[in-house]
Parts: sequence; structure tokens; C-alpha cells
Amino acid sequence: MAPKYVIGAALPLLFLAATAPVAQVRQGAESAAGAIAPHKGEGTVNKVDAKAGTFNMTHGPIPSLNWPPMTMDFQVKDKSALKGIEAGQKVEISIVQEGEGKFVVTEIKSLK
Ligand SMILES: [Cu+2]
Repeated sequence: MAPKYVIGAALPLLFLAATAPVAQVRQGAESAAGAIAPHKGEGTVNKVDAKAGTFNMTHGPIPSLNWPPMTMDFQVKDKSALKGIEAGQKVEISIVQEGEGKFVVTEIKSLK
């Protein structure tokens, strides 16, 4: 009788152990140094609002976030990241997740 209960209790624990790393990957890839590496995306800037610290861009797929190509608005973490960035520019952006469904851009690199 007893062994049956032991097996039954162990199964949910194994399930938790197997799913935990998946949840962690969704937060961002962890680098060897232990810091959370930002997600990288490339695309074309459509519009910049330096005052609001936002910009709109059409980006390609971002596999690490499971995002398809799309046109969307982004908020920058620090407005200085928008310095020298203008509509029509091809850029590579670094994105970090700051909460449930909240993504901010920490760096915008011009691609030429
Ligand atoms: Cu997007």
C-alpha cells in the first residue's frame, strides 16, 4: 500500500521540476555571468517621440520573445537612448522585460 502513495506524491514534484526552466527562459536568456541578457531585435524606425521617450518601429521576428514581425510602439528605459535616432533608420534594439507584458528598450544601435 505505502509505495503507491510515494509514487503518487513524487509525480507532481517531477512535473514542477521539468516546467520551471521553461518559465525562466521566457524572462530572458541568462548569460554565463548570471546577468539577464536583453532580447535583440532589428528593424526600421517609423517615428520618434523624444519628449515622451517612445518610438515606433517595424521589427523582424524576435525568437527569444516568441514575437513575429510587427509594427509597434516601444518605450525607452532612458530617453538618451533616442539621441540621434530618427525615422527611416535601420536599427538593432535591446529589449528587457520589466514586468508582466511590459517591455522597455535599453539600447538602440544604428545599423548602416
Ligand atoms: Cu513587436
